[in-house]
Amino acid sequence: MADVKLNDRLQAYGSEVAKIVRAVSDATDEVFTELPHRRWKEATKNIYGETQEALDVWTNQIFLKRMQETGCVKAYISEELGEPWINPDDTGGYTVTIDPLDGSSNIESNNCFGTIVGIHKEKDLLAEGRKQVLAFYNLYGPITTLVTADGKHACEYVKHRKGSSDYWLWKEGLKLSDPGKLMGLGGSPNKWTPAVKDFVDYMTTLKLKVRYGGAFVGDINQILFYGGCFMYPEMTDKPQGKLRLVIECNPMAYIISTAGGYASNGVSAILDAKPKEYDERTPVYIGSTSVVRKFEEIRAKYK
Ligand code: AFP
Repeated sequence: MADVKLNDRLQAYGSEVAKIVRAVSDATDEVFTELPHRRWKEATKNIYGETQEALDVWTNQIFLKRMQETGCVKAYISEELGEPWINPDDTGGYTVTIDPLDGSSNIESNNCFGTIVGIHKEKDLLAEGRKQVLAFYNLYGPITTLVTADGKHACEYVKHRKGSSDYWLWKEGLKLSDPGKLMGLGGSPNKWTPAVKDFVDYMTTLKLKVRYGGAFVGDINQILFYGGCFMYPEMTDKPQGKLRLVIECNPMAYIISTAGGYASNGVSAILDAKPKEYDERTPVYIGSTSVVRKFEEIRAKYK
């Protein structure tokens, strides 16, 4: 792979989008250095009523400040804020959606987690996911990586190669294999609907292996590299599932779709769903197109 740095590639998206990505990527070392220390739970809860990890709150403050400093952000929609931050100067051409620390329940168990970001420039802050201009995620695993997608190319960058603190391009033109090798099965099996149970039986006939890591960012990364399907499905007690449409599913659907895969809410493409609320949830089935489409077919028989 040629020696290409993330910052070299970002220039293609214009200086404003480049600054927005760097507001996260340049903070990676600061976040990574904090990980061993900030491992307690706060007394506060997020908009979903979930107890906030100290790292959730801290990373959100870091990223919000850096996004404000770019001067390019008109709105910042975060899992950790009740309402979006709206730029009082009414400047900045872009809306940023962000899960500052996705997988915070993995902090205690020292499993992977990361940051998920979507960028769009629509007037409507609740624009459909297909209207994003760029989506990316940071993954804190054994190594630190960053995956970007612009609708045409999905690329992976690795930090700290060659002894430098830069992100270096490692893979470009990422494409999902189909049907792939893995199935990531979210939620409690005793709460899966009959359609979901039939879908798992179907994926079993494809000889897909179960892999589930408890952080969307890590589970998507596995599907990106090995193919298959991740789901956090509709459940008998939670027909909308658990994951958030705007800040988790839209960026990941954009990335997986750029890599030739597909993301569905069980009926149609997640990227075409019109968000009504910042905090709305959606069932998500995401990965190799033929596998995800099969769930839509199975589910249609139950309706
Ligand atoms: P946390 O950030 O609260 O750990 O939630 C992570 C997440 O939103 C998503 O990243 C995972 O896929 C999913 O929830 C894990 O949910 P379970 O803990 O129910 O498996």
